[in-house]
Order: sequence, then C-alpha cells, then structure tokens
Amino acid sequence: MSKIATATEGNASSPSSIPLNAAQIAQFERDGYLVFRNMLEPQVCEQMLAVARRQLQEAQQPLEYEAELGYTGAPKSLDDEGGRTVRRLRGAYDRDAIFHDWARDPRVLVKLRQLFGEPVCLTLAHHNCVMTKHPRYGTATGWHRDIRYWSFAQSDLICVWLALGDEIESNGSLKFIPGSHKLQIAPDRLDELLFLRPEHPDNQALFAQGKAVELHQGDVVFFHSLLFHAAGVNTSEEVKTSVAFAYHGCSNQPLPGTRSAASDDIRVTD
Ligand SMILES: O=C(O)CCC(=O)C(=O)O
Repeated sequence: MSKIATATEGNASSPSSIPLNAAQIAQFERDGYLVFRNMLEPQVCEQMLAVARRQLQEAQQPLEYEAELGYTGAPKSLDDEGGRTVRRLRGAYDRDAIFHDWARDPRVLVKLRQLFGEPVCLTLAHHNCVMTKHPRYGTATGWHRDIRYWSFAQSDLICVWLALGDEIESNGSLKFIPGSHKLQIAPDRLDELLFLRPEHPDNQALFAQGKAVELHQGDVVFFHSLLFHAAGVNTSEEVKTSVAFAYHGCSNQPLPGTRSAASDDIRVTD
C-alpha cells in the first residue's frame, strides 16, 4: 500500500470541485503521481462496470486483445486458447455517455487545470479506454513510461486512472517508481518497446524503489507520462476493470504526421 498522503473527494453530488492544495501540487511534482480516494460514487462505478461487462460480452469494437500485444504469457494468436482476451475497450470517450462524462468530470478537470497551469486538452490518441485485466490470460506489464504511446512537443501528459473495483497486488495493481518522471535513462537500459530491461544491472536499484499502489472502487490516480510504472497479473477470479484517459496542456501540441496528431484532441477547460 502506498504511504503517500491521499485525499478523499467525498460527496460528488456537491457541485463544487475540490482544487488541489499546495502540498498536493508539490507531491505530484516530486513523485509524479497523486492518489484520490473515493472520487467517484460507487453507484456510478457500478454503472460503468455494467456497461463494460455488456460491451465485453458483445465484443463491441474497437477492442485491443492481449494476443495483439504479445507480452509474456499472452496467447500467441487470436485463434489460440484465450486469444480473444480483451486488454482494452478502446475509444471509451465515444462508447457510452458515462465514460464521456467521466472524461469531462469537473472534479478531474479542476485539478488538471492547476497542474498544467493552462487550458487542458484530452487526447483520444491512446488511453481513452476501459482497461481490463483478466484472470489467466491477462498479462503483466513491465516497467515503462506511457509517453511511448504519444508524440507531443513536450513529454508532459497526465494519465487519469479510475479504479472500478479493487486493484490490489493479487489482481495486478499498479506499481510506481516515485520521482522517476525526472530521471534521464540511457537508451541501452530500455528494450525496443521502451520497457526497462529486467536483466540490465543499472535497472535493479530502480526496480527496488517500486511502490504498489492499491486502489479501491472510485479511487483515482493521476500519473505523469514519464513516470515508470508496471502492473502484475490477475490471480483472482474476477476481471479487474479501470478507466484511463490522458490529458495535456493545450499549448503542448501533437507532432505533425504522428498518430497523436491524427486523433481528436478536445479542449476540456477554459
Ligand atoms: O497492466 C496494467 O494494468 C498496466 C497497464 C499499463 O500501464 C499500460 O498498458 O500502459
């Protein structure tokens, strides 16, 4: 369990969105992540889970399958046993109003506006998904920085990750290396997919600093796109389900000709 201080958002029916205090802003800058307990009401989380389960059942596209990623332990092809195990329900923003509304939730946006210090944009190029970690065929994710998914002028995006249920060690909770968003990492410490090489001697001390961050239904974690993080496998019987969106300051534009530039980018605050 993370030892970092956390905030409880409390009653979402209140129209006011609680801004970050100075200590939280300093904590995000130092550690690269910030946890908020109970930001979203249980009944909304349950509604999201019901939508996600139905869409999984119906295999509603666009989907990303474990077999397509090819991480260790993943089915080798879509036609192998477990080959249709879903990793991401992609395009969450357009899947259902409940995800769309969450991406624009004032409780999230007021905080992002403070952290970026400028108007906030939502990128639909990656994340923008319901993440599922299935028992058995759901794979562990090695230590990486999410910036590998995007191409922006500055590597300064923030992922907002919402837990729809328990995320604990036994079902593959997230682990973070606090402060690692500020580290310069020599290219030879990374593999071709930009994961920290498990066998590289210089990476061992870094792995030892990893902290598991347990989340429960309605908890939210913000983390910087340069923060190294990882997650384990799901040894429970239940699918672990989370919602992930990514944001950037609107002056930080996607690089022309990239996938980031080809996707919609939506200004979500003044
Ligand atoms: O395995 C997980 O749940 C972590 C997912 C993740 O960090 C990613 O796909 O970038």
